[in-house]
Amino acid sequence: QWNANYASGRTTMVHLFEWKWDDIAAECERFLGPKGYAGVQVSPPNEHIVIMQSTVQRPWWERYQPVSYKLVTRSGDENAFKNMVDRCNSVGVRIYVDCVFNQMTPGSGTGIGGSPVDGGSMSYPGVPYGPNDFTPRSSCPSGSGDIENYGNAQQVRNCKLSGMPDLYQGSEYVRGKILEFLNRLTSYGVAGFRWDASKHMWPGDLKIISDRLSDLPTAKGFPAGSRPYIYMEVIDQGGEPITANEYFYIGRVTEFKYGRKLSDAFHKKTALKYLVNFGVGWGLMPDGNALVFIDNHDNQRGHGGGGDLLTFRESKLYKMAVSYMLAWPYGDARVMSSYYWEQNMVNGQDKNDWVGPPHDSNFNILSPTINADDSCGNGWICEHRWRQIYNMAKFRNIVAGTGMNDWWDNGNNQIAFCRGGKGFIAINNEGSNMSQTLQTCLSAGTYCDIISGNLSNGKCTGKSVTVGSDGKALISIGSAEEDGVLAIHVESKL
Ligand code: ARE
Ligand code: CA
Repeated sequence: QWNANYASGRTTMVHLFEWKWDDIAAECERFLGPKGYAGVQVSPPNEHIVIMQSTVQRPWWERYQPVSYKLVTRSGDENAFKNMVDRCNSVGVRIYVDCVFNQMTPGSGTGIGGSPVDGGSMSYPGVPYGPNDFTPRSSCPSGSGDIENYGNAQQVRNCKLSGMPDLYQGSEYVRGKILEFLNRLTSYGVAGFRWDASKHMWPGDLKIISDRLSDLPTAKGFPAGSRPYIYMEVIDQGGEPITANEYFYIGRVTEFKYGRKLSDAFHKKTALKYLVNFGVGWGLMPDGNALVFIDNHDNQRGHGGGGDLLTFRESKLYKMAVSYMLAWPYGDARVMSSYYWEQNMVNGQDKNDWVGPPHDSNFNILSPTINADDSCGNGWICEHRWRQIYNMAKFRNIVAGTGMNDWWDNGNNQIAFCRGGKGFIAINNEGSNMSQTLQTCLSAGTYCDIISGNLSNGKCTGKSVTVGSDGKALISIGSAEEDGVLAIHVESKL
């Protein structure tokens, strides 16, 4: 199902990677709701293995190794989860769950919720799953039983992803257990799902599961007949037999080419002027199928097709790319919200790619602290709280439903365009200043640039733009300015 079930007037979700449920609830109330964000993608909420080795201690990726579908994780327990969903829903912010059901953990011992587990014998009494619930070895055409070759679709779907026992979604029993889990989440008010590792599952099996999902509960405020939103993680950057379009009939699909191509463009590998037809014209999937983002929790640290992508570490270019994404009418947009970790690059690879979220000496996740300027402390980056980003999320709400018009470029890396008569954005990625009189498509008056400042109490704390009766204005973006973007809209009029 392709519609996110957002509250009206909202358009953009944030991935609060590794946040605790209580912190997300508070964030919905104090920030996401008021700023106009539409939803939160949360880290996997079900019981996972606890990884504590000498070199790798409580990595973020332990949560992609399920032990059971009990709602106990590093982020909190079932009550905290339910409470978060209710509190976010009541301020108009929907919750989307990252669901891991291609595989189970290869580890053994006890899960974080106390369930015993023995991955070696494929025994997961907390579900329960046993050896018969996993893809038969004879269906996996690789020597090791692991996925060895992404050029072979049978391997990709029937063999083990990184050595993890591969759940058999062809089984009615397994589908039933997955559905119990998913339907429990929506009964609590969850509005949809990210389906992890969907490339590794057969579209036909996923379709059966999606068809059997319950409607979203009217008791949680959803209109009768609302279907859970589904976006599937399928990394399709070309060159493999499995393609994103095999999944279009089930729901949306993560469009990995989007962040890759925009990162390349802002890194000046292609001039910004070519973004005039960014989307299908660039070989991306149809608009209505795409879930788009600049970076995600994998590729910002070199996992899952990463490398050379823009992230918070190149903050000026990153804000430019995110601003373009939020201004551009294509796909459902997701903003990444990260925590900081110290990289340790050895031969182009980050040896610290496993490092988990900020924590105390007992590995309890720390809550973000909130600074006077809205930014976060305690090791949390909180890109979603950067003024340039939250103001562009609001811009996307305001211009929703309009097309792109009045494109302008300087033949190279300065661009500008309007969204109907509702908003205007300009971007300067040249090494020189930009100063141009451009059509803004807005009515005459003075507007506050929402990138360099805020409009608060009738005063603009950033740059002002004067639009004449012909809709034109002098647009200036110096190359040495903190930001390479200028944006104004109907609600930023002074
Ligand atoms: C960890 C260890 C492994 C170990 C395994 C089992 O790192 O060494 O063998 O545990 O003990 C995440 C981490 C993994 C981690 C895993 C489980 O990234 O490192 O393994 O959790 O803890 C492919 C998949 C894609 C997947 C990416 C990462 O197609 O679905 O790899 N992304 C999702 C999540 C990840 C998560 C998983 C799936 C697993 O977003 O966070 O893994 O649930 C080409 C292909 C891509 C392929 C990519 C691999 O680009 O086109 O399809 O992505 O190569 O780099
Ligand atoms: Ca599989």
